[in-house]
Amino acid sequence: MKFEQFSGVNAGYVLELYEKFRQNPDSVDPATRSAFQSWTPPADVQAAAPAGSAVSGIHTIVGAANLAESIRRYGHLAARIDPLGSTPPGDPSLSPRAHGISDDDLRQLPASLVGGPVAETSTSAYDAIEKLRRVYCSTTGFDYAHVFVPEEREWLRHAAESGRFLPPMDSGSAKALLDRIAQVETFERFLHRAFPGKTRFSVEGVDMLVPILDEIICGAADRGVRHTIIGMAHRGRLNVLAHILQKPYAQILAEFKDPVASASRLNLGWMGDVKYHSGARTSAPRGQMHVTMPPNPSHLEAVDPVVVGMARAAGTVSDGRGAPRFDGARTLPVLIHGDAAFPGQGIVAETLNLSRLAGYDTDGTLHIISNNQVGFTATPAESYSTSYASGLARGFKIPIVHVNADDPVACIEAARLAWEYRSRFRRDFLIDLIGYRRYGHNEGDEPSFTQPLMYKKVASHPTVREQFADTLVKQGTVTQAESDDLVTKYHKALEKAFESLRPEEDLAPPAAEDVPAGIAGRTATGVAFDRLVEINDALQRDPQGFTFSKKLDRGRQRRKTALASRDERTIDWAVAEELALATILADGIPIRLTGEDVERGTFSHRHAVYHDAETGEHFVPLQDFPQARAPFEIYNSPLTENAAIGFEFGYNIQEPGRLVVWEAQYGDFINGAQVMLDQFITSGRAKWGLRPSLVFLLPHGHEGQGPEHSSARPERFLEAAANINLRLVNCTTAAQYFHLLRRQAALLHRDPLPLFVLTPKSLLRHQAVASSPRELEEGRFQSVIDDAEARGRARNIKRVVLCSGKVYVDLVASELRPAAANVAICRVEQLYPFPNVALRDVLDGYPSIRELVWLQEEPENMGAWEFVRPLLAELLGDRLPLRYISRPRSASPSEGSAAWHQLNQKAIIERAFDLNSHAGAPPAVRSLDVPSLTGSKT
Ligand SMILES: Cc1ncc(C[n+]2csc(CCOP(=O)(O)OP(=O)(O)O)c2C)c(N)n1
Repeated sequence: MKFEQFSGVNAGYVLELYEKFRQNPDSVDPATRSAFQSWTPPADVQAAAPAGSAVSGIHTIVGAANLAESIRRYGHLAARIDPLGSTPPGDPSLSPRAHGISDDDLRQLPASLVGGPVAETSTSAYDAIEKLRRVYCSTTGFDYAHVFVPEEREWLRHAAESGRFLPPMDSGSAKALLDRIAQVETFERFLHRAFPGKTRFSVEGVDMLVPILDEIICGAADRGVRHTIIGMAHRGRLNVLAHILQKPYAQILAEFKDPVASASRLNLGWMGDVKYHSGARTSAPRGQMHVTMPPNPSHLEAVDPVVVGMARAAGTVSDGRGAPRFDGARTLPVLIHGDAAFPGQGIVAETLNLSRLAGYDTDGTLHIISNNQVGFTATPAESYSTSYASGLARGFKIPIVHVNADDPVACIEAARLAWEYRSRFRRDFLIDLIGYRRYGHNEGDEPSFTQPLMYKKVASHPTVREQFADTLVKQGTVTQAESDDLVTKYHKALEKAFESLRPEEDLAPPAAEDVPAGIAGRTATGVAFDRLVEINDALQRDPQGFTFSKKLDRGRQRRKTALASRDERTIDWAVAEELALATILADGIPIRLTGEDVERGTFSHRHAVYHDAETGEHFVPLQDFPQARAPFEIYNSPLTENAAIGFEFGYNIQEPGRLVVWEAQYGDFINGAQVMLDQFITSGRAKWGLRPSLVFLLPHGHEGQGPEHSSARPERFLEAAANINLRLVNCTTAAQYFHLLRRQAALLHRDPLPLFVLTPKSLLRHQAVASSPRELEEGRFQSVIDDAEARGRARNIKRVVLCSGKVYVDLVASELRPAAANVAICRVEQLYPFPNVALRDVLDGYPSIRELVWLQEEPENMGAWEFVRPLLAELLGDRLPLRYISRPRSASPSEGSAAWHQLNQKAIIERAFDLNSHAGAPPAVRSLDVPSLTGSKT
């Protein structure tokens, strides 16, 4: 046993135990006894314990060791991390008295009791403790005691105490740092004067953010990282864009001038966004390194999972078949948080929770809290229940360094430590950069209304540049004139850009690409029958030595024989999906499929991952068939919608050539990600020129399961639909689903759009939605499906009922249908883009039609009705009345009881076939309300 192995509390504990053993060997357990029988404490420790008074000697030794440990654990509480000079809270355990010892006792004790690098250069425990205080209670607060992995904790301790990440402050490095700080500050001051009162969310007060990013990016570039992806909100964004992303000053200044966008930029629904939300990518690499910052909505922290997803995609090597490899050494995600937003926004916790999960981890994300000690007007006491803004990170065992933003050297040390830790342990790290906010929340805001005392201090507080320049001048590293010249240099550069500004030309919105019309409709998606058979055989083979669950026998047998005949309707939803995915992989397009429980499928229909009944081992047929030319990844996601969808969105925009599919457990749960939908997915193209193509599978349909499992709320997607920004489909056959997925994959490069699919639940195995192999071979996706049965008697048809999705099956399965010879039932399979041409063609085929009815099972104020109503009215003109059938208006999507559901569903179906129910109705939109049990019609 080596005493040197122990430090702090551990050392104290060993000595205490040893003393116990010395007094009575039987008082310790046998293993300890035998260890102590062949051990004597080190000579310096023995010497420290006064002879004959072992108990009090040990007491002093234990006290010293415990004091050292307390400083390591709680020293950050006494650190001077606030540039505005507030008194740190401190902790009683940081004083020798709390451990029953005095400074004099410490002077008598050897430095080895304190342990670590400080002991090596100290003459006594007192000396070592003082050094320890300088490490832990200075302008940096090392906060890592919550890290559970001993090796990591030990590394962090050594890193902090050895000071090996302190930057060399030779004259060259010090001048370079001052130069950079001058550049950061001058940029803000210039904007302040050139555009007084204009919002820019100045970085001033946490200026060191930029040199910290420099240090991290350089460290990463040296270690071969190829891509840094930065996510951040408004504060300091312009500065980071200018100095880290190298966005030209001219472009930034042009945005301040805000010229009206020219007509050429207005296609594709281009609307643009405010300057402090836009993103950028370095046009040329810094060395081998590219830096990207995705655009960001105002919604704080919403970009976090997006950045992490982008990094995951960038690091995922997608060649060959099987499962793709992830190589985190290529990419580095950096998230810059606000001190109010980090603890307040739940998406942060959701994102941190992804950090160690298979399929989601990035080999470490670096976090920086840009902590200006105020959130708009809110104080820390109003913003978080934790001791620090960073408290949440502790639960995820993320090491934290709180650092005073007025100490450039400490800030650079924190950055170097963060990068090294991430690189070595491939885990997240957090820098809590504590500064202040020079102005109000924005530059037109008056901060002293709410923070009068703080802003009195800020008004007379010298900037970090002024302080650092002062230090260097005093040291003789630079002269005052040299320091002033730096400011002049950068001011001139900005002035030059400003004077030669041509705002119209300098503004650079993303180039809008025109998509030739009709590409989607022309995309061929059929697959030859023989090819399907060959692929299905490969997928359904029984791998050697793998034991399938007996309960899967029937289902697997069905899949094996699904292509036995070309014309039998043997393809159910799951088979159609598997064949679609397999043929997409065979076409060389990688696929990522995630969502809660997707591997098996919520409704136990997918079984994309089999578990060996004997060994629990996994078998993924889509990763293991010879025709595949691209990898397939599938992960059960953690129980989140918001971060999960943000992540997939990021993955998708980073690697647009891969098919990314996310499935909701039930469609309605997607509303937990409303911010992602509204802020990124449906508006991302209009605001930022992004082209997402993510697929959402949303189980939808009224089946009597209650209000929460019935509706994916299609009305919300339709409300957001404009300028061809998405596709919304509610298809009714397995073949349609097959073609839809294949079409989406084929359009990834040519016409990418997010695709929302309302998918079935009980119908997954229903014969009514099954298709024949011939339909996979010969068909293609149809946005409208005519009533094949009614076609033969088209002249008799008086009413055409239009519907979408599962209610179609209820209609055609109704016993009333055979008698209703003058009713045709047509399906609108794609709700957006609205297929008005296809629909007109269908309606033209019914020459005797008297009325068009839109039928939906959703309440009148939900579903597609409000969206299709003007479109159908326009289609019909004055020719025909337009009517609708639905559940009555309701605040809740559906009934809470299965019996009640059936009653209402039945009434809807009856109305569809009852031509007399509204005889004499005026030729206008008219409500055909289904009677409700509440009796209310409004
Ligand atoms: C989700 C969300 N809620 C509210 C706001 C409005 N808002 C904008 S900035 C801000 C304060 C943010 O404080 P902090 O996170 O400390 O960042 P700082 O602005 O101080 O850098 C608030 C509440 C927002 N942008 N996003």
